[in-house]
Amino acid sequence: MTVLLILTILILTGIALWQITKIFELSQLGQKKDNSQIATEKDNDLNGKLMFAFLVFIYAVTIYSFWTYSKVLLPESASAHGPAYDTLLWISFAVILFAQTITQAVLHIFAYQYRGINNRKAYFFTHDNKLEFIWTIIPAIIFFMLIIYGMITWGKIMNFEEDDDALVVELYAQQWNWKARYGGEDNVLGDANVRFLNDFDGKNSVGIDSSDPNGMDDFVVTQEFHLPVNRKVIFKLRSQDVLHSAYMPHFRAQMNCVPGMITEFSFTPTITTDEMRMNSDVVDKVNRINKIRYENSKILTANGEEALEPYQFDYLLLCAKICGASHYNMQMKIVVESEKDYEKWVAKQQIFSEVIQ
Ligand SMILES: [Cu+2]
Repeated sequence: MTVLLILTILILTGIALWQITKIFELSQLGQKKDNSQIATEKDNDLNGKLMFAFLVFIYAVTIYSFWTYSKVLLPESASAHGPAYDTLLWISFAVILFAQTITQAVLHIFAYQYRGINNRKAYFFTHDNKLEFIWTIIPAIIFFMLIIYGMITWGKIMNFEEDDDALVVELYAQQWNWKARYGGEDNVLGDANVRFLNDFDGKNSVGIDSSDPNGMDDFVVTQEFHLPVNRKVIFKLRSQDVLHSAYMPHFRAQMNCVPGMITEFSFTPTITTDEMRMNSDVVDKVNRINKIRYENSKILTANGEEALEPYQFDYLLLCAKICGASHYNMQMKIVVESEKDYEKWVAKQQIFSEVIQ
């Protein structure tokens, strides 16, 4: 309803503006006016200056955006491969920023410098092979280097080996929540398939195959999942219904979850949740959020409603594929902790053979 109202207002405003222009044109009828379609000296001068002003405008917006929004970027990466990924990102940013600064400056300064002036004649210049060669080969070499660098980084991140020490965790996506399954004592996930979802009166929430003995000690968690710090984790990703994407931004990790197949990603968490909460960028961000929450709570309590709880930083698993109505809220908390705390948490979980009894 609100959208319809806004649209109506916009359309009506448009019509009103159009009518006002027509009235203005009519009121000018009696006066002497240059109706020629050929640009005058004044037009050329104005357009040249506007081109230059636009250059100043885009640089001002760029600097303002860096200044204002760099604080909402992610904090330092919490995984072993993260720094390599971040370096790749920043180098790409730097190359793009450098190229865009030069090309935009040249484009707009030339438009201003060589704006139309009466009696000035344009220099007739068809082409120059040397120039063409230079501005083709330089971007080609830079792109080639960026792509090779990106592929090497990607290869290093993705070519993980299945070693025995790595913890295996399955992330199970469905509209619209996440579940995580652990292999239990043997660290081996039992076979699973959506066909088994209805077994055991719906208690088999990720479809574990009860005929596979490996699955009996598996356990499934729904609210949050825990990872021991400095131990490699291999994620096996599954989806029950549509395409989802497991996105763990603080660990610089993202991989699609595709129905009917198992995709994989691996990383080693290097910073515990408690340590990350002490990170100065995170502390600043939490303070900023809580200031907003505090102001909003004042309004809420004035209206007799409950105040908002203060925000506390947590690692998150999010969905990065638009997968339906509640996609925006498809998330799960991740806790990174010491091996000892992790073992304590594992001991509290109920394994599959207990669940189905
Ligand atoms: Cu999703």
